[in-house]
Amino acid sequence: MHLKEKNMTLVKTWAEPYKIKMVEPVFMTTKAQRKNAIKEAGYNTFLLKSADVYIDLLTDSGTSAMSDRQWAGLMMGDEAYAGSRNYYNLEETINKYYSYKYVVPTHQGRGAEHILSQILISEGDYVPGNMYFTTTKLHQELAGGKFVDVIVDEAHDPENMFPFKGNVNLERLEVLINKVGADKIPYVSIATTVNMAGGQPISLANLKALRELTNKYGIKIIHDMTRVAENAFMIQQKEEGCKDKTVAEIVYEICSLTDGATMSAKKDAMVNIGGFLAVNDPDIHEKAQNMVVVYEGLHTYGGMAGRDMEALAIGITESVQDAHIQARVGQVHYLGNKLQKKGIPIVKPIGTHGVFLDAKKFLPHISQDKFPAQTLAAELYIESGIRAMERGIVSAGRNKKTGEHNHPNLELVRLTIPRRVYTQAHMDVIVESVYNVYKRKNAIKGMEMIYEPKYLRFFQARFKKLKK
Ligand code: P70
Repeated sequence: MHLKEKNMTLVKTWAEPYKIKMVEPVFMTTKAQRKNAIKEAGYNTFLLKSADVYIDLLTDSGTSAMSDRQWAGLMMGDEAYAGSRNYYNLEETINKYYSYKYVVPTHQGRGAEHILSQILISEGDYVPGNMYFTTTKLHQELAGGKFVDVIVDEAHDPENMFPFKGNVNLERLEVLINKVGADKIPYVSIATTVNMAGGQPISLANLKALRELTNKYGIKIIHDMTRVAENAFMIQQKEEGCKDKTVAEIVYEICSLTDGATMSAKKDAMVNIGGFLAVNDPDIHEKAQNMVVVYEGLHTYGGMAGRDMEALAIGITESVQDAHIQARVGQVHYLGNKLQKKGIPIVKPIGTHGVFLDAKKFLPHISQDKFPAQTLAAELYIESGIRAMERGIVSAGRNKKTGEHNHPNLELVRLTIPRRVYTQAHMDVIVESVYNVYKRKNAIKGMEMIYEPKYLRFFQARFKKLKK
């Protein structure tokens, strides 16, 4: 694809399109306290207490700062059990910005994934997608499906500068369709952006070509739209012919190319809890309405309070504003560029919701079976109280048949940036802290897993430091 070097918002000076009205203090701990805290947590950053964390980069999920409008929205909550006005406002907002016709609210993204997977997937089906996501894949499997990765090869290489590493390899998808038959593929699962690849976008051109291909075989596209505005921004910045479109226009276009979506509203839409599934097909909608009352709540609130639906509707409108998304991604790129200047190995190109450290290159002396990314996340916490997240062999789980660890190519530590929460000075502290760990990397040893839960093991697994 031809790339234009133009209007490079990503490298220009940017400023936040807001000012700060309320602050929450953060506290620094001593190194001795942190060593103790991470040991108690089994060297798993998910098991740390937030009070022991200085800068929290575990996730961008549910951790964003709401705007004054969103907080005002909370006061407009209509907590009626049935038919809350906030539900209708949310539905209208989703129609307007995301194009989807029918909406079923859920408590968060995985609630929507559960319902949609159960409705659409039958035992023995295949679900191709642009790289796995942990919860999405698990729900596909629990419904009887098998996830098949059809992302482009570039996505598995942290050094490859291809700007749209979220793209689908259409030839590989067509081979799969011809091999198993279109009737065994209920839908193609497309994430905007691709979290596990480092927050990498899919291009509009690839999505359009995918739509043509799936139309040919009568296969649906289900959209994991968790970070769709961030994906749209990257399209605006990097894709030929898109620079004059607004982020809102691109978001609408992306959604229009798909048949339905699951959303974790805790990311792009900047609420602390919430999600939904949205579809255009009235039959799927009816089935989802039947299921949501079993697993979440009545179809007009699903898993959410009225006030939360109101804050979400407002968050959606804010999330597609160009000034917002430019500052949001600009901050991530500010951090990534500074780390790169220090020679720290990161996933390139820099994604949208965080900077991903390449643990294989950072700690080349630690083999993947000794959990280099898990180790690096623990060391970064000990260094400075910064909490990051492992995205490597622990996250990838085990092969269902052989019981062996899956060995993903990408062994990463994610420095995830919450929206509108931290300042540029925080970013500078992060760079300094990562660099301090980098300087002493040769003395760092790997780890051993001493407790492994059955599902989504990365959340609760425990580790022990190896002596050598
Ligand atoms: C994260 C969070 C959630 C998520 C996502 C995409 C692309 C669906 C979901 C599920 C939280 C998380 C979840 C599993 C492992 C680690 C962290 N991602 N699709 O931090 O949404 O959490 O609302 O159920 O990124 O990346 P939800």
